[in-house]
Amino acid sequence: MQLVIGNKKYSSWSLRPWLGLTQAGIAFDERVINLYAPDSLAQRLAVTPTGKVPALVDGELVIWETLAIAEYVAEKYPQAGLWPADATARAVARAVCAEMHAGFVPLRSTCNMDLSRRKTVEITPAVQADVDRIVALWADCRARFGTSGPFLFGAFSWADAFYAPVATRFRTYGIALPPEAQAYVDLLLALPAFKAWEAAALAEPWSDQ
Ligand SMILES: N[C@@H](CCC(=O)N[C@@H](CS)C(=O)NCC(=O)O)C(=O)O
Repeated sequence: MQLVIGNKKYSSWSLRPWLGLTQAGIAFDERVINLYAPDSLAQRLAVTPTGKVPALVDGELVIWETLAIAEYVAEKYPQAGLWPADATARAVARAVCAEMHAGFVPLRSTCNMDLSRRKTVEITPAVQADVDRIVALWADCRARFGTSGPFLFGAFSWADAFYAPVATRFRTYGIALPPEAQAYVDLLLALPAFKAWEAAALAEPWSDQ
């Protein structure tokens, strides 16, 4: 399998499947397309119909859209346990991933992922509402499903991969969090797989400036 991704500094959608695959120990090749290259869109359109990354290429099959990549990987590698085994937990894990996929527009548009800088922005009521919802969501998953381990559903799952870019945004923009949420951010940002992504991000020659 080849995962086609964007700049590791900036591409939050690319981080999600990369982290899930890497954390699960699933072998894959990666191809990075610089989102700021003059021919970037053409390069991406040569891979996916939307021209967006990530895309997972498995032989003749090209899967775009991160949720679909997550489902494909979970079906192909069930032993990786990327969805919780319990049906109730699995349904909630899918719901929080879908909520991430579809929502949090104020947070995502105000606080873009940037692993190379620390920034300050105005935390508008809409951004704060997103932060509050994420903190509540994490606390609910941890309380209901996370007793067997440190992640949202105990063991690492797609839900953690989907919220990892949010953890970087909270760090980049110095967003104040309750201790439990801060501990979860620290856990995600200390994962060896995330550290490897971050080191590669900081070594990238490209900048959006
Ligand atoms: N809904 C898509 C979103 C993908 C997406 O927006 N990717 C960004 C990079 S993080 C992208 O390709 N941006 C380039 C562009 O929009 O031209 C998914 O879940 O994979």
